[in-house]
Amino acid sequence: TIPALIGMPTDLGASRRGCSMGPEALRVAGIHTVLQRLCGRGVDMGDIKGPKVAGEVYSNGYRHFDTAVAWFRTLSERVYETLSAGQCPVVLGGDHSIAIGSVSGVARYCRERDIPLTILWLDAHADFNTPATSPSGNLHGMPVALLTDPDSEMLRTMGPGNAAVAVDSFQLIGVRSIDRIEKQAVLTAGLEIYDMRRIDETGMRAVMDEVLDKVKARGGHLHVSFDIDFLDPLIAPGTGTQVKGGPDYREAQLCMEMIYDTGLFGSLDLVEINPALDIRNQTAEIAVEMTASLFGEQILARHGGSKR
Ligand code: DIR
Ligand code: MN
Ligand code: MN
Ligand code: MN
Repeated sequence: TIPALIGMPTDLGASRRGCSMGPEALRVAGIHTVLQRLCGRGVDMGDIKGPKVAGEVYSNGYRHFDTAVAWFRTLSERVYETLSAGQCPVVLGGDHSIAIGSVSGVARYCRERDIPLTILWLDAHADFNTPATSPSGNLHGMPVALLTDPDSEMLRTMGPGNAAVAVDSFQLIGVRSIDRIEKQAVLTAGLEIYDMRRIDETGMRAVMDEVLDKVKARGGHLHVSFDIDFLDPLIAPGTGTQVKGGPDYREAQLCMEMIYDTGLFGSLDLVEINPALDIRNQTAEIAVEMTASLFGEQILARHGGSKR
């Protein structure tokens, strides 16, 4: 597959500004060169353009609703076109709300071709708030809820082709912070969450075996939505909502390598990297190292049965 970089320089959904600089930080950290080396080729489609965040604009109960719709509609279309051209979209965020656009585009591609879809959501948070439950009002805490809501006003306003995704398409990994009302909603919806306790008790290897066995049984397309706050803040400090006690470097690398081994990985979001909060770009650099493993970099020989 040919990876195609798509920049989404916006922080419209975050509480702290700055992850709009994420795409450039990832380019400076060498994402393009690394992917070209691993895949033989690679294209940088540049940055998507959208409205700047202007003050506190509420509509339909969301902050920056109209701004969000404009950005996400364009991204959904771009991701859909990229997959249709046989390329692997690598979306450079931006805050995590942009996954509403990317996952929506991936889902449309899969729906039209009857391809089963799984979304691995790597995150310290469950991202299952709604405007009614969110303590912050920030869209980056809502993408899983908005993407799975059959009456989602956001998806409807983004236009035709953007439809809800089944809750059981999502597998959340690394979660260690859920808001009180959000927790109720997660349990009611039956969202599948492999929280940090689960990883502590059985280890990353067993958790990923279990998740990926389900993915392989279903087959089809695997989208990875990688919120950099999944990683322990000791190794990835450049992000706006750090939560202690995340996977360490080795655990995270194993997670990435096992995903690659399925041979089903086909699209990626890299989100919540905030250079304004970082130390000498180390968070973008670690994101590039993780991405390398997702695209097949191994220490020695390949273990898996990947077709790539
Ligand atoms: C919190 C933080 N649950 C919220 N969410 C974050 O604002 O809804 N998600 N940071 O990545
Ligand atoms: Mn997130
Ligand atoms: Mn998060
Ligand atoms: Mn590596």
